[in-house]
Amino acid sequence: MVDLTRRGFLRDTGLAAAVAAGASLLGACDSSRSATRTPSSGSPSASGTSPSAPVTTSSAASSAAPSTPAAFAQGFWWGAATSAYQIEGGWRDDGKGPSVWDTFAHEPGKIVDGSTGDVAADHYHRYASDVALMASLGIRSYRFSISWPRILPSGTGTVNHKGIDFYKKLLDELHKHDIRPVPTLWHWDTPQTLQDQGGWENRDTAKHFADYATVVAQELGDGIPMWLTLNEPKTVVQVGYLYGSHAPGKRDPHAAYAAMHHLLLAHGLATQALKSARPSAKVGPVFNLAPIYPADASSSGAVAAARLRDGYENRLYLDPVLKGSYPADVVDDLAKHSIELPIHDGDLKNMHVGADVLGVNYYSPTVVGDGGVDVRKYPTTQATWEQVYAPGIYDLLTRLKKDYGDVTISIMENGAPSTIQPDASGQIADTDRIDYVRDHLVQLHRAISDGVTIEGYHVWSLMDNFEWAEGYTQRWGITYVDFDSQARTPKQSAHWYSGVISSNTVT
Ligand code: GCO
Repeated sequence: MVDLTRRGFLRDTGLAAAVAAGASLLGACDSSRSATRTPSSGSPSASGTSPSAPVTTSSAASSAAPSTPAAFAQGFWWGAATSAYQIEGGWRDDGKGPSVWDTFAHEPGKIVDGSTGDVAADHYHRYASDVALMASLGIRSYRFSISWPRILPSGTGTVNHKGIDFYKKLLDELHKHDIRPVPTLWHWDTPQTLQDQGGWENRDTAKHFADYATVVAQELGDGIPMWLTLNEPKTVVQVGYLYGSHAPGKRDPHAAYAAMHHLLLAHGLATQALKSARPSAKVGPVFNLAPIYPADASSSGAVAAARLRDGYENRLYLDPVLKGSYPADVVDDLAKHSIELPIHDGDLKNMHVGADVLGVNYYSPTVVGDGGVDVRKYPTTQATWEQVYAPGIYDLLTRLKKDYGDVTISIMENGAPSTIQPDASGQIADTDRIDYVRDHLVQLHRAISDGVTIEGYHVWSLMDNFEWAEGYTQRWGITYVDFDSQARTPKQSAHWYSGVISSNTVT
């Protein structure tokens, strides 16, 4: 069984070039739509032998035994992450406009359990107690997202002050508890009105995004030390525009790469807008990145396929922002499929804004065989796209330093779903998640020891939430949410994480 409904779909199609090749990609899509309902086949703990060396890292000894206990520097930002559509609910409250996810989730057949984010974890009404919960766990940094259509119901134009007020109140609570707010401006919930005008295929959306950035920076900016622009543009390009199982539900490679270019342009323009409104704030993007390993290092076909896949998965997003250019091998490969990026004069300069902080989401490595065939080498979690290989985060982080220089990195997401349910006493013993997070933190510490600058770690997620096309069937939170009563119960992983934070050490 393969999982084509999430970010791993390209791996599973086994078609490296399928990123661009609409026909083959679309042909491969229908085969396994139901795969997300397949339960986990393995426990989410790191195991297995070290794979072949990842592309572009020369000598990362990914299997080296990490030294424990791992003590982190004082001031390390221990955090947790969420996003607006996944937790807020209140989908039409107080003047909020519709987003593409409101539209998509309401279409029959799009979400595996038929659910929506209309109510989600009802955070819109429970933000104060949610912040208090975070404080009780000792969390120091909270990454959340701002809903663009809550601030600008039509995406542009009139500001909805009730939407602004919600985030002001949230920020007040965070400040009261001395938790650092780290807002993301776009976690996929593009205003539907802008989608109706072409969404990210339309260049104007990048400009509207920068205007939205200015509004929130002016209205909310006091006391926000760090801003994140886009979350995982790659997932939207791939899953939203190529495969179509996320909003906006397109299956069109030409649209996908136009959207990609405009997303990166939006990042550049919004960064400039934020910096002009709030010169001392740190600004960066959030990219989901992965080390790409050839399944067999002695196979030249596998090595070449892994290199190209690395272009599509990593360099396509990193290079414009950090180097001011698109990777030539990917541009050439796209051209083979008659896809040309809609680059205008000055675009690459506008995208080349660097990153005060590079937000990295890491969940899983990618292992590629000859001809681009994806190889599942490690156990997966309930999310069958997620192969568990903790040294992958070490390989990724050391590679970033090697290829992109000494950028300050913050891990903005890392985690795993767990199917462990409350026991008779109501406790949730999600030891599988503890194993996952611990093993990744040990490898993170190893990367820091080897000279990578990493300022913080945000576990995904603070609480169970609406997991996109998987609805409420996957629980990624360190806090259990009873979606009937909306009661919150910290899981064993939350208590464990709280201990990590208070001791600043992973044992
Ligand atoms: C993403 C997001 C999160 C997910 C998480 C688990 O990458 O999809 O940033 O919203 O919920 O990654 O899949």
